[in-house]
Amino acid sequence: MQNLVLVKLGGSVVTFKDKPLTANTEAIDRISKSLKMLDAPVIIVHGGGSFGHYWSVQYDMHTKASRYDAHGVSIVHESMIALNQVIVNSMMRSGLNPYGLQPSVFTSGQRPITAKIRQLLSMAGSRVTPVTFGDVVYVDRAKYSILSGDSLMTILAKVLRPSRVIFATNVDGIYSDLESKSLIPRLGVAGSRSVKVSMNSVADVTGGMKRKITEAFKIASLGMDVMVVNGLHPERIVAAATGRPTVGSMVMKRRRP
Ligand code: IP8
Repeated sequence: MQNLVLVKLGGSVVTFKDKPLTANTEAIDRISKSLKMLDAPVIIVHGGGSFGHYWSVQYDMHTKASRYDAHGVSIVHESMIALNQVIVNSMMRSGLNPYGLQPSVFTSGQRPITAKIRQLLSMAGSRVTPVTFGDVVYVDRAKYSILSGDSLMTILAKVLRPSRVIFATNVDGIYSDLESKSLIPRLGVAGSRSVKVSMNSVADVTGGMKRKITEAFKIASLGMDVMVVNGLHPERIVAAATGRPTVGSMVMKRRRP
């Protein structure tokens, strides 16, 4: 299928990261309205922000598989379903047909279930929008791990090879210099070492912007351009999804020699 758009809505966009369990409903509603303008199959992934990350920190849960506190597993997962509901309901109000689904539907631990991932593409092609999210997932032998929405982007991109891959964050893109906030409009896969990343001030168990950039470079290495834009300006998501120039950073795909 042509023109698949894969969008990650960062936790810093869909929640207030410094206010526990608080969704940024205004930002979500504006994004939903903007997504309604797209005439292409779309798959959405969203992050945990002040929902999943808040509880993951309380229960000391990380991306490393371990026997975490059982109540922690339950409450992190529930909080992500609650945030997913907020986003799905907003999208429905905008006239979209979202279909919320936890990542364990199409992954086993951190590994993809290819046939199930292909089904997401068929759904997107029938005007239903799959909306999945970073989550706590069962690995094996009573071990669980936090699976980041950014990692899900790579898992999905590898199988579905979308035409557009977009990471929406709360900053304008990738900065070369954190003081002057000088934006890098385009960078190649080889440029990853020149990027300086700030540590998030609020605890982020999956690595915040650093993880995002790592996954963006992985996807570009697989041969897909990746745009990093500011999701608080949702018109930039629409522009990136339709291939129009906009404020943001493009990690350019690695071209085969
Ligand atoms: O915010 C992590 O997803 P991310 C979700 O995309 C949880 O890294 C449960 C913390």
